[in-house]
Amino acid sequence: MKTLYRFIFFFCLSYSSLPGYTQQNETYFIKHVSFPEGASLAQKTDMAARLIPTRQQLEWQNLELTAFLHFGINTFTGNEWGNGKEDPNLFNPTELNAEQWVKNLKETGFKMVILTAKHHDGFCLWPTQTTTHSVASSPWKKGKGDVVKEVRDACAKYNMKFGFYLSPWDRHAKCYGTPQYNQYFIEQLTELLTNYGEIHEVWFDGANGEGPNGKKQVYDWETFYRTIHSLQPHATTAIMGDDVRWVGNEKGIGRKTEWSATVLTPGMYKRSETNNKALGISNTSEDLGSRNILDKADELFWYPSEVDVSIRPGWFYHAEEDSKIKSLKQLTDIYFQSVGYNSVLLLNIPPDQRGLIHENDIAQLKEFAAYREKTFAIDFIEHGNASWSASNGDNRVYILKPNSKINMVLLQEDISKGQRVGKFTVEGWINGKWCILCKGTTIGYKRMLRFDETSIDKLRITILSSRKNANICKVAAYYAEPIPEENK
Ligand code: FUL
Repeated sequence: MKTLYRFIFFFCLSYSSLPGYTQQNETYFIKHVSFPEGASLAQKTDMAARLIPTRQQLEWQNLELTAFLHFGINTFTGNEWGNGKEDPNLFNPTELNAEQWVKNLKETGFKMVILTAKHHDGFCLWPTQTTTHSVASSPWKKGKGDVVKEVRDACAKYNMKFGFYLSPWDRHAKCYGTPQYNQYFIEQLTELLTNYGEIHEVWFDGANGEGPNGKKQVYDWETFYRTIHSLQPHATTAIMGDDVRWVGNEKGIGRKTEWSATVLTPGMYKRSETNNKALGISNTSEDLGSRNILDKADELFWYPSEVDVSIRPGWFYHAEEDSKIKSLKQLTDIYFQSVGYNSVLLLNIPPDQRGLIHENDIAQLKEFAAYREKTFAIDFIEHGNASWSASNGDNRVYILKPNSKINMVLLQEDISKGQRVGKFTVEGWINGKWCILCKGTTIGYKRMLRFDETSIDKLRITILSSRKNANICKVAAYYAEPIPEENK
């Protein structure tokens, strides 16, 4: 049965021109849907409610916490962006230990690491055949080292997913700005996708500056993505790719209203500029999925958001930032405004010049993990995991355990059946009547809401607006210890 389902799933996936597939009398569209010409808003909303993620996107969303590792020549120069003229001799970590990175990240709740295999400076962390501007020309391990391999092996050991960031913008490559650069980039990509086992995510950022010859590169995205899909068909493709969307800022703040079914056309498609311009939107727009914007759109993507932010002010390690690591309060707020806002958090923890994650970052990660563990240890709702198919206006009462004191609720939709809820309320039974504790718009994969603490014995959730019936799969209530402003 499972095999049959998989077959149907991938059949529909590879033939996206098909209308979708039917399950329990409902036809779903996987990852993308084009609206028929002249479709009414009601038709569009109905189709939007039946747009669902691919299996990879679903697995990715479940990760919730992922880690970025910015490490490279900048770690040794103090820069955030290198100019491509750096001497590889500068790259010389004295105690590089990728297991220390991955073990600490694993122990503090991260499910995947994404390493900067090449940043804008063009310096490669693996001994590539494409250029001498790499670890092979450095004194580290007498030029015999391979950071990508060490991180990949550590991930295998600690059962952590692994992805890489490969900057399309390359300030070192002489051929940048010419068609040859596309070939150069594909060769780098091919090496990374063939020599390191399974790759779970490929992250291409959108920064695109001038090359050494002063020219701008016209990227061959189509071939880049064809290469990824043929060599690592299960890898998710982020930012310029069409599986994972950049949330639009690097501050760690998601949207309170976050639709994973969005009208934003991913950057890898030739039509993205025209489409997005016609709708007047970009990654930073506030509204990427409301009925208002659906009304103007011709197509829709399942393109969920990722919140990327660094634990320090910079993306790369700088000793002078050892005392500027984000506090528990900041990290917790980021968590509630990313994972709690229907996004995945990609938190950057940059290894230092020794090639280790600094003690201060580790201490902070541990504090952050302990806080989450304590918060989520007790779910005060008795039967919050029972699935609930709610129509507009439906409500459900949840009984809390005796003597419950709560200040946070967590709601989840079963997004394998689409994202549907657009408005809801959470009420508590206080002094013989229902009182609003908080209100929200979208739920999606996960929505967490904090409010003033209250001691109650029942909660009522009302779905005020939903695109078709809502598939609520979890309602939970917790107590998240308030953190004083000045924690550190
Ligand atoms: C940006 C880059 O320019 C930054 O250096 C960093 O890598 C960030 C994650 O993406 O586009």
